Amino acid sequence: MPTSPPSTLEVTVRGACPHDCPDTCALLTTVREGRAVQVQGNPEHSHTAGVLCTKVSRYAERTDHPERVLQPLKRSGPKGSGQFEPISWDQALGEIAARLQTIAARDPQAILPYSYAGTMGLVQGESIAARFFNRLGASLLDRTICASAGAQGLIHTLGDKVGMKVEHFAQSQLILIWGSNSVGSNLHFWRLAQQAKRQGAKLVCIDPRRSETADKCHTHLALLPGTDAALALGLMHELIANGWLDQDYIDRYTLGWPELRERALQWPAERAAQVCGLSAQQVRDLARDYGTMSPAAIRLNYGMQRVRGGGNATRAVACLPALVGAWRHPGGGLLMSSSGHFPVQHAALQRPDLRSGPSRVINMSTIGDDLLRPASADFGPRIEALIVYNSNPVAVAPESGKVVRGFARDDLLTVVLEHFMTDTADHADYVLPATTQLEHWDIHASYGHTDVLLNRPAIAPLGQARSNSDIFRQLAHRLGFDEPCFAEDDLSLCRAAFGPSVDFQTLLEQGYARLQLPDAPFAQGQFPTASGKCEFFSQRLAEQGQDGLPDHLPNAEIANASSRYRLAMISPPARNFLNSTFVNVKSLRDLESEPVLEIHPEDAASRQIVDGATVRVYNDRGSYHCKARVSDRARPGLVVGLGIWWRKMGLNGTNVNELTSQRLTDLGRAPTFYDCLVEVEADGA
Ligand SMILES: Nc1nc2c(c(=O)[nH]1)N[C@H]1C(S)=C(S)[C@@H](COP(=O)(O)OP(=O)(O)OC[C@H]3O[C@@H](n4cnc5c(=O)[nH]c(N)nc54)[C@H](O)[C@@H]3O)O[C@H]1N2
Ligand SMILES: Nc1nc2c(c(=O)[nH]1)N[C@H]1C(S)=C(S)[C@@H](COP(=O)(O)OP(=O)(O)OC[C@H]3O[C@@H](n4cnc5c(=O)[nH]c(N)nc54)[C@H](O)[C@@H]3O)O[C@H]1N2
Ligand code: SF4
Ligand SMILES: [Mo]
Repeated sequence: MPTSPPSTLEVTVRGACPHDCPDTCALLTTVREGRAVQVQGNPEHSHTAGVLCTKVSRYAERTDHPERVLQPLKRSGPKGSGQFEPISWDQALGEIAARLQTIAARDPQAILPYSYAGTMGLVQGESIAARFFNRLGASLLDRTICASAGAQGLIHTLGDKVGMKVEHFAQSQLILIWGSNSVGSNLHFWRLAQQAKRQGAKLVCIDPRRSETADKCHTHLALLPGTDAALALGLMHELIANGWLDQDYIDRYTLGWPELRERALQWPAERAAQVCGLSAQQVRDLARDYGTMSPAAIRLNYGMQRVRGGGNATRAVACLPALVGAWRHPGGGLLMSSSGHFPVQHAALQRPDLRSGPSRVINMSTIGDDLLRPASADFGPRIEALIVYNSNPVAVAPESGKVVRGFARDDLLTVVLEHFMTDTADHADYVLPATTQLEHWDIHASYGHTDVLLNRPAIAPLGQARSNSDIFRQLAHRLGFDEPCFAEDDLSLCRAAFGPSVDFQTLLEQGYARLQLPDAPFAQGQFPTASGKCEFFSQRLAEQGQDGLPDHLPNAEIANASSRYRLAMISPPARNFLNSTFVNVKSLRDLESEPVLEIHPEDAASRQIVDGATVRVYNDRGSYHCKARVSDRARPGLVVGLGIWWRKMGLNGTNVNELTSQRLTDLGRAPTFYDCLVEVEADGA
């Protein structure tokens, strides 16, 4: 007779959500007889409050997925065919090490690591992996694909990636949700905004798309993509014209006010409105709210910095709180990223000192071009080997037609550490099975709150999976790197990650620890800039030959009467995917149904496109087939291609990045995913 297992066999393990999401939730994983059966939010951790998003509630399903890669694989068909045969770890590591050694003997810079934020963990991210590539002397990767334009904008204005404490949004009277679909991508912030709303706060959403968040705010300003700096300058003009300034705060704690004032005076509401595709009244009303309601808070997010002028736009918006003295209040100011508050010991983890000399830097956002580039004096050696971990570049990097051509090169050695056969893994020579967050140790900072989280392994690695750190330790060993730092285990790395200012005992006991930070960090200036002030004018930028003041830089691709492509396309994330992660989890894919393009009824009608029709979206870079969703979520002139589907699950084996360009932003060398013109036609037209 079957008996249920004794309850002692069930344990709960404390962990952290590894995903690239500002919320960094605390997890509780229920393990029964060695199997993870449920992943829940930890109710004791105040930010998580016991709630996870739909995606990560399915993390056990993802971990136990029948298609997990659980043994090393070697390519047995043509590149990209997805044909592989299983091999042993010994053979895989031996062959990879031998090939890397041969390339390194010619020039180690021909080897390139390619990684991003598949896990945000500091151990399974850039610790042993970074040590390995530093010791090898490989090319450095400029990790720009997500946030570096905004990051540079913040750094050149506030001094670092710092801002309000997220919990204080609950006390705000006015919240501008600027370039963020919080309901979909920052759920735990949204909870705080709801709390403020219940206490009478006004919520304003600034987004070209009528997002799920816009639906729930009091006001929605559907500006054109890439016009945020114009809106910010228009607001400044109104603040000046109406005397809604905190002159005392400006005088004491800012730099460059006379210059910024002069620039803002060139932006009357009418001019800003015309550029933004709004009415002058909308600009005036927003300025009145911002100038008269206190405390006023801005939740800025990365959606608005994926355009040519993204860095300047971030700078312009980041100037606003100082103008009205919003930083004086805990519930006022701005938050884009909190990651600069954490004392992460990057050098201890990554050991840049292992590198014997300077190295060239390859920008991950132009991997399409760079894989196709021949050796030259400027570029250095052709890229001969690519080691990919924590990323799916074939799906997520811009202009993917070129990325695919690069990955298809027969003379390129490609090694991919993965959980699944992604579009990128399909192009590998070797696929190495990696552990998931339930199977390894890690430690996490956050970019949306200010707690450190520790992740304990809940279960043993499935199949033959090994953690990233283990795989790089083994490769280091095979290449004869015998420095003691390659023997350091994951728990020691967790301990070293934040140094003594974060109490590791607290982390071991409760799974999270709060950084000790003031409630209103910039109430009396003390910005982490060189001047200690909020820098409206940046001397550093001026010295680099840039404009020292923020300005509106129009998109590189703007439709006019003679354009071949008339629609501006943005491609923000679908709510039930995390970038390209989870696209292969059926229950989540079912919620998104299929790749769609939102198009306004007028734009659809003029192109004879009906709701649900298959359409071809195209420009000079490529074409992408998906289903039309005729909806006023897209304003006229705008289409929205929700991302990021796996190419092989799309209608013609492509995804939205077939259309995006490799052009870079003004600051931070970041991609311009949302600065992209397209045309659309009914498929077969
Ligand atoms: N569910 C889910 N959550 C996620 C992600 C995901 O893929 N899915 N991705 C994660 C990652 S990697 C990141 S970087 C974060 C941040 O994620 P963000 O990049 O901030 O993404 P969203 O919150 O969708 O907000 C982007 C919003 O900006 C709008 N937008 C586009 N162009 C412009 C513009 O020019 N101006 C303005 N004002 N708005 C614009 C889009 O319509 C969209 O609603 O979210 C993380 N969270
Ligand atoms: N068109 C368009 N393109 C975009 C964006 C957009 O808004 N529009 N957003 C951009 C942004 S913001 C970002 S951040 C990038 C995201 O780009 P990526 O960082 O590449 O993110 P994912 O697509 O989620 O791919 C992460 C991969 O890492 C794997 N992974 C997770 N954990 C581990 C681990 O522990 N070990 C190993 N070896 N692998 C692991 C996952 O299985 C997954 O396949 O995409 C960018 N691309
Ligand atoms: S993806 Fe974000 S909201 Fe979802 S569990 Fe992870 S941290 Fe929390
Ligand atoms: Mo991102």
